[in-house]
Amino acid sequence: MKSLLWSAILVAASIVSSCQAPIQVAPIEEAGLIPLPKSINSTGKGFLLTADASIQYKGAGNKLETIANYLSDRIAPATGFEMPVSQTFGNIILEQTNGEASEAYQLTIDENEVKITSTSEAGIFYGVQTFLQLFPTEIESSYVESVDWVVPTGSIQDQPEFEYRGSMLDVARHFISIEDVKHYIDQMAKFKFNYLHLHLTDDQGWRIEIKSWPKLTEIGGSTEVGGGKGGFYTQEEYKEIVAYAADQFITVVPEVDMPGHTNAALASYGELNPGVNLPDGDVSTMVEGKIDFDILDKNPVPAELYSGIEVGFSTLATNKERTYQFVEDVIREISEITPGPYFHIGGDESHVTEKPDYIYFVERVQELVQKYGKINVGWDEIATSKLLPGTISQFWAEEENAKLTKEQGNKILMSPAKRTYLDMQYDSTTRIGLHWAAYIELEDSYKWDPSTYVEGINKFDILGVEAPLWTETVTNRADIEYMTFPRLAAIAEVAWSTKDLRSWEDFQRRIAIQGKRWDINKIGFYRSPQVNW
Ligand code: TNX
Repeated sequence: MKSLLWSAILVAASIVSSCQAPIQVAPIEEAGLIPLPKSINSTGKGFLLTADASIQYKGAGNKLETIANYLSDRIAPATGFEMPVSQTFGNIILEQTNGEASEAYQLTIDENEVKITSTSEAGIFYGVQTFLQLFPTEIESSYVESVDWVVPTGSIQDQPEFEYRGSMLDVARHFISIEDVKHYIDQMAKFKFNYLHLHLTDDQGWRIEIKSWPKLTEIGGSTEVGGGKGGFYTQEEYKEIVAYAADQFITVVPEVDMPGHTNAALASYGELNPGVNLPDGDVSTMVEGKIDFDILDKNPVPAELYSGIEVGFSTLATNKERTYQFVEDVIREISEITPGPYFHIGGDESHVTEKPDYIYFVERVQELVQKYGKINVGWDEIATSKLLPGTISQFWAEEENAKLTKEQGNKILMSPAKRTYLDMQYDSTTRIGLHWAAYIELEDSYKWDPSTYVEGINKFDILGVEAPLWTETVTNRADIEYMTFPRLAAIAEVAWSTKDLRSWEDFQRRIAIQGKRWDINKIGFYRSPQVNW
């Protein structure tokens, strides 16, 4: 009798609890995911994250704990929940499964449990980013918000369209501090970018310590566009950036731009300059009243430091062995502290290098990069040389060069200036930026397809997509954010999501939700009039 009574009470209690209003949440499709996943199956309910939530990670990878902690850290400030991370229990499960490593991931959410699986740690990290975007936007807050932390239930299968999804920071025209680079990495990771290209050297500055050529940074790092004090990364600092990026599954691609765009190096070491370079009235190389060209050729006068924004006036001496010693030392030292596969040799706009000299230089330097175990990347002009198998050419301007790349059997990284250049102004009123390639509104950066952009170049020829931020007019974090966002999010979707699924109208809606997140993060993005923010 007693037990009967008890069961009657229990039944009554469960009716009460199941009568509670179901958790209200909009379906996954309305959450504002960027980049758009490959497939979504909504099941119309909600998973409520509560203070007793915890994260379990399973699998072989040694970065799984880092990912679990990343998720916990991203959720803690706004919710106030300190989610424990362990290998033994949790209702949020990150599981690396066996099989050939792929960036694909699955995210499954029911009312009780969240599960992210992938054969790679990177895939799990991408699943975590998707999961975070399903929360109410207040999840970005740095203080506790009183919000029901509900995410919509369902499942997502996702996989990127292109294996290389990058952005470039030009730290040469204006030096960018380590803190600002890290902040940029944090933002890139949220959109599943996986390569950060650092343009480390240019006419206006040399930004990476080279121990065997110390004057590169002492002299070459001492200024920037506009004549500011410039700066550089020590090798230790560079390693710190590389490691910070790696924790968010972003690989650093270092660039040393050569043989043009080298004035900072030429100002540091006279011997790298071609031929005679004699300032007015200099008599140091006069022998019996005549200029001694032998002395000059061996040791010409260094160039002056440069802080303007013209391009194409400088060149390394391509005919001197000393130049190749220099280049080899630089490639060796940087390769030793770069775990990623790529080394970018620049090669753009070498307008004062004779064409045969340019070709000779690029072909020799490619071999040096390969000698130190790296894959060459260069701006599209390098395709006028004989490329080594595997060398990547980065298309920015000349379609002809993209075709030459393909003809040689090499792959292309797509950075069309008219679509991906983050330093281009949005319109004629944009307070900073250039417009030599185009004005690029948000719609322009979204509505294009890498696989059909250049006639004859298709998906199979393309390694991926990269959006470069050149910094002639960009001087601080606010400038970086203003030129980068929202366009970088558009490029993320171009690089990640299948063309057939993408829609500008749907992106306009989703980017407005992203805008709320940027507002909470105090990211000063450009409020494009094309979006109802
Ligand atoms: C062209 S793109 C350059 C850069 C400039 C940029 C400015 C490329 C390979 N070279 O040196 O910074 O335009 O938009």
